[in-house]
Amino acid sequence: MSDEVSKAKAAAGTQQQEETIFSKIVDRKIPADIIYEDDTSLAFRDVTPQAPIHFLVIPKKPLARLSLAEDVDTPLLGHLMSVARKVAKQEKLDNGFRIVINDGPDGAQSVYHLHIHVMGGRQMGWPPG
Ligand code: DGP
Repeated sequence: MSDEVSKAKAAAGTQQQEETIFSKIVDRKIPADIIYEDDTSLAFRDVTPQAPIHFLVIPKKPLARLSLAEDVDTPLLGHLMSVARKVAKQEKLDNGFRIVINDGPDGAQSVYHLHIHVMGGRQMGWPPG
């Protein structure tokens, strides 16, 4: 089992936790390399990058996982995708990139604050693990 999957399994019991490490990054309680911010979203570099460029796009509001989003969140979800696109351009990922959203235990989600992984700068493989 990979280290990331082990972390995800350990985190599965904390799904209801309101303040995650990402909420703390939003509130500037812990540092992060923030590369984009607006009223509703934030993008920062992943602390354990899986590609030469690897950043996360998150909503500022603490939505735990994609599967718990509601219809009222649809504009926010679209906005996060748009931010991912803009920041990928800012990071010069002109040759393409990979977007991933891990959801829940089977999806190997380890931080229960919705985040879009954006990875690029190398050739991606398929299928993912
Ligand atoms: P996931 O498995 O989809 O829940 O991915 C969580 C990601 O968050 C993982 O790639 C590592 C990253 N991460 C965890 N803690 C921190 C942190 O404190 N700072 C930053 N920048 N990234 C973190």
